[in-house]
Amino acid sequence: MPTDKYEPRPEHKFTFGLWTVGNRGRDPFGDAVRETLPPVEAVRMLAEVGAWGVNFHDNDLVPIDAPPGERDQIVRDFKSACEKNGITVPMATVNLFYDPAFRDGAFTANDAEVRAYAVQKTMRAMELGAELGAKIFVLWGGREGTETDACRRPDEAVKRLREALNYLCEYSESQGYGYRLALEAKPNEPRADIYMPTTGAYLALIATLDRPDLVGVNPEVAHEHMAGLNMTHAVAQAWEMGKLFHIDLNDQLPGRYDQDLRFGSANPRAAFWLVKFHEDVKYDAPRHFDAHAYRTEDYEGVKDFARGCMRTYLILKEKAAQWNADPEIKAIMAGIDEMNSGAPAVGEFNKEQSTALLARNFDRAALAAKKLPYERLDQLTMDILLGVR
Ligand code: GLT
Ligand code: MN
Ligand code: MN
Repeated sequence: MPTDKYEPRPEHKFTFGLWTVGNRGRDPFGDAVRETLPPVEAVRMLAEVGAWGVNFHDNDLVPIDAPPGERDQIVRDFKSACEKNGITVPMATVNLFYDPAFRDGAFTANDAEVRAYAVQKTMRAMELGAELGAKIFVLWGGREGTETDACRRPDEAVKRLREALNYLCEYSESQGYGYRLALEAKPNEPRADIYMPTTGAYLALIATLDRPDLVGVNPEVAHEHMAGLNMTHAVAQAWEMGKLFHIDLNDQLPGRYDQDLRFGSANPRAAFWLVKFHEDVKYDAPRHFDAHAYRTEDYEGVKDFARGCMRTYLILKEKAAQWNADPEIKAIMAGIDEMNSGAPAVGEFNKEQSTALLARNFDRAALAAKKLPYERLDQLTMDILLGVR
């Protein structure tokens, strides 16, 4: 039994990408500050800090120009490192943003040959992920956007994206991979504008696909916050639609470039509601940290970063349980429930019922006078979060 109650356990399904712990601290103004972390070393490190799983892009593991023999050797070594260290591979993804071939987009590029290459690269990445046991395939279209809308009609981009997704769903099924595709939105960066800017945009696109059952979303805290949105609301809508296939946990200050900060480190209050939602609904998919350590850190600091992501999640999970059990909070929530406990607001529509609703008299003054003690409720939340309750 772990002695530390905030120690990560396999049932928490905490995962990191090779690109997260392997991030070398490069930014647009400065070069790498950490040596390359070989994938096998990353797996060892993740086991050491107590993570459950590792995810990767095709080229995080296999260099884009590796000949087939080298690829197979890399896969064998990685697989045995995962087995030896008890690390799972629940998710794989494809890099459709780094190579200059994708400078005008991948699935949405104007060049049909680029679009075909993007689909081929994804098919190969699917195979790679399947070999290592992945059942979730994330697609982040970082280059699917524009600096100038002169380059193509945006509705054409939507059509191209749909065509690629339909193709890939069929391919995945025909290969028996059993993948669930998780689409990840971001409003901008690296493009000035990305076509699918929010999780809500992807949820709308999914409904228009040939196999909507196979496709869901991978919301990321930083990406929703960059758009000034409420991450928990995006996640809740996806959850309610049965589309929350995966999650990218990190943090982000408003009005900044995509920071990918340690989970909960910028806005612990927003992180609290997000964790509480996951725990309340009993979310059971991987909890992936798509973040990286500060540029100041060496690899010991990267371990501190990774441990910190998981620890903050577990602290907030405990706070969520405390919130749910708090007698004063429960009493306020019971009062709120009370307002909702009588007859349904409108019920099923029928002619008779709608006539009755039209004729009903509402006491607006009485409605406006009902108590909604949200200030007190929020301060109780703050007291819990700040550790004085
Ligand atoms: C990249 C991006 C992330 C995506 C990764 C998956 S790659 O690091 O910033 O948000 O989840 O492609
Ligand atoms: Mn990000
Ligand atoms: Mn992400």
